[in-house]
Amino acid sequence: MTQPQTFSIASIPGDGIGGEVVAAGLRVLDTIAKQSEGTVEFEVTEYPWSSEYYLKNGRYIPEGGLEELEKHDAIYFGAVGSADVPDHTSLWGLRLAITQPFDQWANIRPVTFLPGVESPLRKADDTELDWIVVRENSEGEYAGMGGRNLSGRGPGNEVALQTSLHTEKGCERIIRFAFDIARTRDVKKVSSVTKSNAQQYGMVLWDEVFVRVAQDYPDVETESVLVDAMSAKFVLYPEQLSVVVASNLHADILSDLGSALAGSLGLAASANLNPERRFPSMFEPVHGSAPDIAGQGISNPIGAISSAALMLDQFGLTAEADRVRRAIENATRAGILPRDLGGESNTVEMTEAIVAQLEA
Ligand code: GGG
Repeated sequence: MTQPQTFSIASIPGDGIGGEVVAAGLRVLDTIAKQSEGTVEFEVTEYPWSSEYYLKNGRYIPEGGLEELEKHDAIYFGAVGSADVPDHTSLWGLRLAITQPFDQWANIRPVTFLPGVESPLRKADDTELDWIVVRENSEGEYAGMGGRNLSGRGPGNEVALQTSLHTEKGCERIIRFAFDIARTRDVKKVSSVTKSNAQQYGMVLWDEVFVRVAQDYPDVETESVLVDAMSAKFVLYPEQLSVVVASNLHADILSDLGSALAGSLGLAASANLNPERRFPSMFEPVHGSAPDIAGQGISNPIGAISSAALMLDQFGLTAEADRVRRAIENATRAGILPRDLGGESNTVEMTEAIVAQLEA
């Protein structure tokens, strides 16, 4: 008998609704493994790192935690954020404490319009729209450089500095990555986003690198758009978009806008990739911990399940990834929708509807 292909996954449910959406994605992976008739296996190890863990232990990731994660083929992450911990402490303590040392410099965030889902941009049966936001995920506004109380002049006079770091190599690798994705798409176009009229150093460097890299891709159409104009374009001319590449902060904001335009933040998937594969990549829904609905079992699992499909892509299981995407589409087309999309299905019911489509 041939040996199964075994993939080792570190799961980090994290905070709030992270646990229920990660469980949904793992249920779908389990179905894929069962249907493979012994050819594919997923070994899942759960790490209980969360804000609750931080409040007990004083840190999100224990000593040796990153070395532990490094043993896995991929990381499946839920969400981070809690009312009991300042947001910058939780983000830097868990999510960025993984993406940065593992050099997961490419964050892809597809904006997917599903059948049966009405959105501010279109009716449920309108023609398809889809584009991908490519987020620079290692530097830019998230370089963590700066300081506080720099005036040294006491209360009421505090000065804080937050520096954006844009390296030529960092710009080049993410822009090339975006062009390479564009080449695989029907519409071969890359839109580069900056605010280089106001930010005259780093973002001008980005624009210059974009023009230089574009010369290596004469088959790909290009445009450079300021982030404010791009926000308007997302709403007014979404059919003009294919691949949108932007800095860490701009792409984070634009991808939230994109998923809201597609119907809900709960739909959005993401992959934090280390394309060189020196470190494991991390897959997570774009949404956060949603403390307002945590514990009620009503969160939308589609973003997390679509993120699991991106993980399957990275494992080379592209047919299985496509099957998961089709199962999601078939479920929403049949009118089975979670609460945030106006439906009545809770997290488990939505997940089981997707599993039923996989099994159909
Ligand atoms: N699943 C993604 C997540 O938990 N995100 C929390 C967050 O606040 N992210 C902000 C960011 O990554 O810039």
